[in-house]
Amino acid sequence: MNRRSFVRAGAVAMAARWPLARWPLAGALAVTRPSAAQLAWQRDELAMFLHFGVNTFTDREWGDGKEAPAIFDPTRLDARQWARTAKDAGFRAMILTAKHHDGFCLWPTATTKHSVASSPWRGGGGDVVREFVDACSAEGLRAGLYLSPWDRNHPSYGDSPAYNDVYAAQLTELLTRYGKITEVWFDGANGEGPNGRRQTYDWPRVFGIVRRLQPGAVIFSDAGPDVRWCGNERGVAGDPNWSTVDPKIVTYPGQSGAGIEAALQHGNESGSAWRPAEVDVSIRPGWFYHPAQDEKVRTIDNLVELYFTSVGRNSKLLLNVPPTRDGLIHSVDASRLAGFRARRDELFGAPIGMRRVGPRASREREARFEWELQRPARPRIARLAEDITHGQRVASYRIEGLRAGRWEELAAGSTIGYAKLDRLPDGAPVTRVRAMITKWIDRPEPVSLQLFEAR
Ligand code: FUL
Repeated sequence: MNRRSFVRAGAVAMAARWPLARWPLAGALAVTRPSAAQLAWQRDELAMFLHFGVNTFTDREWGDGKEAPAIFDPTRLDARQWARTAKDAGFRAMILTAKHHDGFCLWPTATTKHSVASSPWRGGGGDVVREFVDACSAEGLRAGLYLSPWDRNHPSYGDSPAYNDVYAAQLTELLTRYGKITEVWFDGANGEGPNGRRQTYDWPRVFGIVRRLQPGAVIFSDAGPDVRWCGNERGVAGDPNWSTVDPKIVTYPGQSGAGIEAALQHGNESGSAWRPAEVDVSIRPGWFYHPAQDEKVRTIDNLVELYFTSVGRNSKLLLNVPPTRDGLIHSVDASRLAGFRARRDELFGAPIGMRRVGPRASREREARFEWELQRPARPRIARLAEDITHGQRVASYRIEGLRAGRWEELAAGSTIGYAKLDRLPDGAPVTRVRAMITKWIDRPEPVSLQLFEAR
């Protein structure tokens, strides 16, 4: 790993000195690349987050752990409705809060009585995690779980070794009872427990459990190791957004301090670890369902905007859609999601036909890829992509269009990665288009470009 950063630093220096065509080690340099699990995670593009638990019934965002399990009674709970809503909207994965900070477990755990087993729901015989995972597999979605380390109910919380055993046991139950889990989500929040003490988490042990029990899963946290938080809950990935990070900067979940937010937002172009950013944001003001927020569900335009600032910035959108007290996704949320899907189909359903001419390298320190449009068109959105199986290399680019015989700049930006979306200005019809890569950290592989007309 250390060797890699050395090689990459060397590559940057060489890029300045060597014209592309004369690059001596082209293709032979070590570049940080994603694992198969990270690739699959990114290709989902859209995942649905489900915050559900005792807070749903108390109308709170953070429960204090004193809630009576008797309040949990989602009489019409239908996880298939969640999964169908997600699937119909083009989402490919779902993540459920198996336990939030209040400590109430949505599955019958042996580690505490504070769970669905003590609730009236399904006569105390229910298991939300089971129904969730089964619904995901029935609809072909990938299933992920959130397990809050902060636990405001468990008596051992704050008594570090004892609670770490409890947490390890909970994680083990979740990762051994329900089949394949594709993402495990670790929140950085760490407050006081019922005895007024804070807990020292044992992250290496926690991550080790996931690796051992679900080797195909990605681990999400501020500090990865596989997927990092994007640094805010506003739905906006950084620009630039590198999928690589320097793992020495953010070393544990919940870390704060100078430079942390920027490191989460932007990653690091010479980072030795592949750790792409996930954008988690809610469709409502809160993470949990509150009836008073039925009027405040994000609009279709707003959801499209989120798509541009997450998927369109080399990230993945984890959109929270919280089930109601009935245990269903609310009809307002469901119709916004359907509208979001319809709008994306309209915008991206019919790329303009183009034929690549090239690729070819031109002047020193600039790579150029060019396409001819099948017919003159007025593109309004561009989707650029690098083949990230080769890592992420582009640091600066420009898109130009040939309009009435003159090349005009249509868009310019920094990183591309898995996908970069740009809105293009209106104007005369374009007959040819080219992407100029003006800065890279390693020899750029051919980028791909799709153009879309406004509808
Ligand atoms: C935060 C939590 O404190 C919120 O309640 C929510 O779960 C969000 C996704 O992460 O850290």
